[in-house]
Formats: sequence, structure tokens, C-alpha cells
Amino acid sequence: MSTLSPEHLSALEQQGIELPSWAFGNSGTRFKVFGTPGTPRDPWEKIADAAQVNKYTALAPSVALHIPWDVVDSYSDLRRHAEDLGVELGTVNSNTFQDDDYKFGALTHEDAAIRQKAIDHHLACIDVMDATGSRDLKIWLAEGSNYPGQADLRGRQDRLQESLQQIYARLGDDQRLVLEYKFFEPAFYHTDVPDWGTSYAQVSSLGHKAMVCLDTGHHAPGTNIEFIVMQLLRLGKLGSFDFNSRFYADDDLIVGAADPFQLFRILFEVVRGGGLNNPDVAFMLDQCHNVEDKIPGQIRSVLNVQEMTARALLVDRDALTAAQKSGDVLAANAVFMDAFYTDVRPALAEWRESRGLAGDPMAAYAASGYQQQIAAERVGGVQAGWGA
Ligand code: LRH
Ligand code: MN
Ligand code: MN
Repeated sequence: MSTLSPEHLSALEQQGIELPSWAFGNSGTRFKVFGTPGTPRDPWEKIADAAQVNKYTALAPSVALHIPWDVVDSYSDLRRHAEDLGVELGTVNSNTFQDDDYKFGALTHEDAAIRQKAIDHHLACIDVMDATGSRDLKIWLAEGSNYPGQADLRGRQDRLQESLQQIYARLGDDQRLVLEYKFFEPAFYHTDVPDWGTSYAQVSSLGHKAMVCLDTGHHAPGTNIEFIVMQLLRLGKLGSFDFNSRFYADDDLIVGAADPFQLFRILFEVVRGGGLNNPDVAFMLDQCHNVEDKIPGQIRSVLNVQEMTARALLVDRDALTAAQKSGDVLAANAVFMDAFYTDVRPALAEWRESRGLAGDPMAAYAASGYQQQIAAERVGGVQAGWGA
């Protein structure tokens, strides 16, 4: 059986997965948002909770913000608060999906004044990034139409490019823009950035500081996501991942929960394409915990990514290449599956202990008393953002 080599462990030690601040707020569906005892009441408490995930896993060194969900008076104070807790502030996510003005679009809107308002929101997000020290501005647009004929598809692409150019022009030398695609929802007929090709076309004409963000939950069922990962890495345009898993639509469930094999296949292409621990490729979670406790939900998530990364590293690449070159279909598949079926959990637990971490971070968190403490201390936790 394959074992994790010192090189594998060193790659795993460098791995960092950014947590979304909104994973710590209450969330739900359009039917009901269930409250969880101990839910953070503000961005400060969300960051404190995110720091717990890093404390038990050493895997989650940064937290993404969503504006305006995480608006505070002083972002430099928030940055200091995060650093005091051993984490950094990461990607800033814009939000143009909760304002009546954006009913028919934001960066694509027919009305120049509304487009300008949406552009200004992104410029304000870049101001936040300047204060937090964040590198990435993540843009996901809830724009599209519900009925054939409702919108001028071509005109909207042109306006999108013009708006993005204005935002791009404001980025600092070390800052980036990542454009996230999603095939449907909230619009049901067409979406302005529905797929990786559209995102790629839009960011390519902006320049080298603009990249594609791949959210694993944003594809039609049956899509070969690892192929997209391979292609974007090949083109040098995979800027970031939003990891989560789904059974039906954009379910935002714990990554690796629905289809661990898919996560393995994606991470294999990341390793194969040089995307692991590559600063150009940010690993983030984009999840909501509707019915489970949020901090252990995030601990479970980053451990799932770590476990599948370890398995992807275990693929015997020389044997795989030899089998592929000789056309030995079954041998190639067997090499791949051997790695996938290897249970790395005992080896990872032992390795964690050797680094002074708990072998079982889920159990260590549960035993820490933090969950009971926040449940007692915090009354009136906020929603993740939806319906807030
Ligand atoms: C859209 C999305 C995007 C948003 C987040 C809350 O579905 O994936 O990344 O910012 O959810
Ligand atoms: Mn996302
Ligand atoms: Mn989503």
C-alpha cells in the first residue's frame, strides 16, 4: 500500500484553504432559516470562529469577506483582530444581488447610472482590500433573464466587458479580480456569466490580473469539472476555487460530502497541472451549514480537502504514464483507483500529532468547550446574509 512520503507531507503542510465568513452565519433555504445557538453576531465573531477551524487543523489561514455582509467601521481594526487570532483576511466578495436597483442587472444593466452604481460598489470593495491587505476581488453576478426575448444577450456581454474594464483599472499591482461563473440561478433562462468559457473570454480581454473562479457547485449535473480545471490551469487562468458539494443545484454542502471521488479527480488535475500550493490558484470554501454546527462543519470540510489532496498525491504518476502510453486502459484505471481507495486518515492523524496538533481535530474541537461557550454568550446571531 502506498504511504505518504516526506515530499507529500511537505506539500500537505503548505496547503491553505480560505474559509467564507458567511459559513459561520445562519443560513437556510427560501423555506426556512434555522438558527444555531452561538451564531456570530458580527464579522468580529465570524472571524473568531474561523480562527477555531485553523487552530485545530492548521489548514485555514485566511477568511473571505462579503461586502456588505461584513461591513465594519474600521477594516484595519478587523485586520488586526484577525491577525491577533492567527488568521488573515482574504478574498473580498462583492454583492450586487440584494439591491432593488439590480433587478434587471448590475454591471450589465441598460441604465448607465445603475451600471455606475455597481461599478462604484466594486471600487469600494477594492478600498476594503487596500485596508485588509487582501489580494483578490471575487465577482459573482446574479445577472440574466427569465424569458427568451427579455434581454439583449449580446449588448449585455458588451456592457459587462466595459464595466469590468473600469473595475480592473482600479486594481493595485498585486491585486487580482476573479470572475465566478454559474450556469443558472437566480435567472432561469440566461445568465450573463454562465460558464468557464464566458468567464475566460471576459477576463482574458482584461489582462493578466483577471482570472476565472471555479465554484464546484455551479455546473450542470454530469459536467466533467476536472476537465475544466485541467483546461484553465493549462491556460494559466484558474484563479480560485469555491469548493462545496451538491446533489441537485447550488446546494453549498460540505465539500467532498456528496461525491468524494469527484473531489479526488479535481485535486488530481490540480496536482497534475501544477496548481497545488501555487499562489495563483486560491483554494476557498463557499458553503453554508443549514442544519449542522458551523465550526465543525468547516473543520470537516477542510479535512475532506486535505484527505483528497493526500490521495491525489498518492497516484503513482510514473506507473500511470506508462500505462497510458502503452494503451493499457485497465492498468491506468487501476493505478488511479488504487490511490483513491487508499485510506489516508490514520497516516494524517499520526502526522498531525507529530506537528503538535490533535490527531482528530473534530474530537478536539468538540472537547474544547468552545461551542458551549459561544452558545451561552451569544444571543441573536446574524443570518449569513440572505434575507438579512
Ligand atoms: C453564488 C455564490 C457566490 C456568492 C456566494 C454567496 O451562488 O457561489 O460565490 O458570493 O454564493
Ligand atoms: Mn461561489
Ligand atoms: Mn454558489
